[in-house]
Amino acid sequence: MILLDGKKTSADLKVEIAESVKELKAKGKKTPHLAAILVGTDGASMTYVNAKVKACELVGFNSTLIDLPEETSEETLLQEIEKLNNNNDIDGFIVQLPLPKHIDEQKVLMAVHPDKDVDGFHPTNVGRMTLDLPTFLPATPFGILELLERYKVETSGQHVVVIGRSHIVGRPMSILMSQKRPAGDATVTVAHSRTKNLKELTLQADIVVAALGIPEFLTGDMVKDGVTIIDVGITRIDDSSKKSGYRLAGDVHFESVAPKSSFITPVPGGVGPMTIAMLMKNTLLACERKS
Ligand code: L34
Repeated sequence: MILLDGKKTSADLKVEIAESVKELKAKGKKTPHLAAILVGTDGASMTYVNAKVKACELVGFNSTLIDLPEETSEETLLQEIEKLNNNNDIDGFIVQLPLPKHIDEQKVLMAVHPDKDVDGFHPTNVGRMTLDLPTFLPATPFGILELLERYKVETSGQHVVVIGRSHIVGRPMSILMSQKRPAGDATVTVAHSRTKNLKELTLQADIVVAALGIPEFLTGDMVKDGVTIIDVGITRIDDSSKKSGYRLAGDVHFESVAPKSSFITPVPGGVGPMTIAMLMKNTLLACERKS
């Protein structure tokens, strides 16, 4: 069993990105600048956005955090987005999800200019991804591809079962891994809450991507020996024995699945840190594209 170490790999990536930033600066080019909009005070979202700002500092980017109250109107949020679209110093920006219920997420994502959409969520960029055209790949799937590639996990011709069909992970992951590309060329099955006989499918999988958001859902009896496991889930579970008051659980029951795996991502320290590193990568790309 080999751990796919997202913490270490993301640290390596950030060193590489910092090198590129130094080169840009030495050539007198612009410093990459990422902005993030956070609406409300959801604990997990605050943690993730703060980690993104910290990563910017580490790689030498400028960053701007726009912190808006929970009760912000959709109109105000759209105005903030328009300001960022028109601000030449901002190379890319994200609107952290989930948004409060009174705001139409689709409308918001469509307001982000595709050239600054470093999350890759705009329909134009989703379309470009689907058609194998150059674009910003959504950070979590992009991070998983990078992890599989760096650890030389064979994907060509392999059967991948993706559990979950969300717009940010399951759906793009299934498209990307079926494409002709590094960490691609796989045969992909997309499973979800209405799938019948899920266990029959996962037992056939060479690679399982668990992205359904149910803690410890995938258990050892559901996978074959030698499987590769990508655990995208990250749920906070109350735990009074912890200083924070919670522990983090993935969608995979690590204890029973790990002994059967050839490769497996831990939670924390797997897919999460990779998401942040790939957002940095996309921001660098956005900045380089402009010049
Ligand atoms: N717009 N919204 C937008 N873009 C994204 O790419 C995200 N995502 C997801 C939620 N909403 C988003 C993230 O940033 C999930 N996500 C994310 C980012 C980082 C981490 C987890 C999820 C992460 O760093 N996880 C750490 C543990 C952090 C903790 O202590 O809670 C890990 O080791 O897994």
